[in-house]
Amino acid sequence: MKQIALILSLFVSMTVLSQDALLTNTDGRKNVSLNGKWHYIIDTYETGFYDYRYKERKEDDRSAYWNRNEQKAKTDLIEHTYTDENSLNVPGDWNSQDRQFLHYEGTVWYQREFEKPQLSDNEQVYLYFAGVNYEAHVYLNGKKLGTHKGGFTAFNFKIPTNLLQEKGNFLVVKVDNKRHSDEIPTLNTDWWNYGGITRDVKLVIVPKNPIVQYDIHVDQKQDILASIKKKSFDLSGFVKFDTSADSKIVVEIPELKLKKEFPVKGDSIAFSFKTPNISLWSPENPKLYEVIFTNGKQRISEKIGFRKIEVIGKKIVLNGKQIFMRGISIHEEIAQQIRRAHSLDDAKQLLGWAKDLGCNMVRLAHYPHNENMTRLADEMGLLVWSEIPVYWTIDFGNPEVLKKAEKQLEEMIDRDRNRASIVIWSVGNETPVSEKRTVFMSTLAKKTKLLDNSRLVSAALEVNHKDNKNVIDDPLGAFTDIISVNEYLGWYVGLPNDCETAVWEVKYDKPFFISETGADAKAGFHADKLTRFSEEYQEWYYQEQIDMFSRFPDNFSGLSPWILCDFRSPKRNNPLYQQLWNRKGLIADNGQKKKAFFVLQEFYRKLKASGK
Ligand code: GCB
Repeated sequence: MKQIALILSLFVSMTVLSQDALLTNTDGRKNVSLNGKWHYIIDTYETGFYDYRYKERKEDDRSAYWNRNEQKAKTDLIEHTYTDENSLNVPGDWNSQDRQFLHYEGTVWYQREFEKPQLSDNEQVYLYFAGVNYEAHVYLNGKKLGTHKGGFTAFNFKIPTNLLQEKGNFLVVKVDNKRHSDEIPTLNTDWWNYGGITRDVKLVIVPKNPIVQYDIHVDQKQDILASIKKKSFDLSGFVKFDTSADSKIVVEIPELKLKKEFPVKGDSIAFSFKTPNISLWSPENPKLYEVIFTNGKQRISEKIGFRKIEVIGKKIVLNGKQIFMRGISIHEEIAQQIRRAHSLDDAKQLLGWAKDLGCNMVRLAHYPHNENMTRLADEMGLLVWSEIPVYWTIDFGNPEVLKKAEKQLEEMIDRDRNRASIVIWSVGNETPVSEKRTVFMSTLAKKTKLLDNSRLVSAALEVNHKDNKNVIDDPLGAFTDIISVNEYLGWYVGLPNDCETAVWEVKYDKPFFISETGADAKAGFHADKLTRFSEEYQEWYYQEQIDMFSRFPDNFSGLSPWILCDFRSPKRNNPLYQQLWNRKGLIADNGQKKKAFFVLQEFYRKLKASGK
């Protein structure tokens, strides 16, 4: 009995501490931004968390950094407090905000106050974080709301209403971006480990039993060409409530004069219905419809596009037509300011450059990007590859690590499942072939399909090079819809003109996609084409690669070269050309386009003109 009680209380404390089901479309709900200046304390030794015996501090310990600690009398001993002098902007990485943070990896405490928002009797408040890198512990008025791990996915906590004060709510977040071998990503990445509350924070005001998530999409089972012909489409989806309800849900698409009602019993319902003519979403026609979900007084709406993506034989087919993906890979970074990208303006800059290059697709590497990116991609008509940071050599044999990867996968899909632009979920990048790894990665691929069968699943694989023969036989290819590979023929292997004689062997009869290819060039460094790091070398590399692609068989379905912009990486230490930058950008750290940009732009212009 005692044991059961113990297990029960453990379970309760675990559930209290992990986050609540993610509210999606938070901008489509009543919300109050908590962006702005937050106080901070750098805590390398985690003194605010552990006492001098290195035990986690008790909740009411005044020295815990989640507690208010002001000197009232001159005899009071105070060893920490938050002050205006030490403030950081939220959203934003800490590295770019003050020189002392440039290489910092560790704990920083963030603190701010807020007023209780106006609430009616039937309303409650969630505290929503769009992204904190990597581990967050969240406290309000001295009580722990919960924790979250994963630097690129959103999470939220329900705030118990009795915890909210009218004024001066004391909110503290312990943020820790230390890398660990059993986390995702792991110790080793070729990108900067920007720390902090890197994305928006807000209070979201919702009814007592909110619709937490919903989904509406073109049903995958229908023959889309027949639907186009008949002018009749099957839509399906679901609505999830926080807890059970006995009511009804109304789904409306005003532009289509469509209004459907479904009874709700339990905490979720699946629905499907027919609708007359829809203008399907595509890069050429990024049509979005306002969709409204109503449950009693609760009403939530957003703009959603409808399309069908599938693989037929060796082709990628969008709305019944074969497509070729003219892509580019992008990191979530604004190079000119050496910082993480987070805002709509940042998204406009990055996706605007991709459009300028002639792209109809972007690979958002190597982790889920902020929501501005995927929403803007919907509006601009850019197909999206979205990925979880299962990168290089993860601890594949560890079941706990698999759980962490699965959680990030779920969080990525939960947030963005209504984005028509996203056509590929990627479960990882360049993971080294082994039995354990293939079990791990194929589990993720299968889980992706279970979570969402309306998109393709992929992973960026590696190539086996031998004597200019390039073989793709990774067993993970059996579990993905398309075969995507990263290849650097002419940079890490041989010279660019090796492309002329390269032989390619792909073991799978599936669409073939080049998810990366690229070479470093320092903008403004000019030399003959054989000189590494010159713009001429990079230009030559792209020319040779493009010639090679024209000899690829017809399952070649697109490419997303590496990469749109130069980006920061602690691994790049050539003192003349790199200086902690990966220089494979087609655009330099000052925004200047390199020669290779125009080579790829011309290739994409010709492809487009030829109908691809
Ligand atoms: C890769 C990785 C990417 C690196 C790139 C490079 O294959 O997927 O993250 O940045 O190569 O520049 O080496």
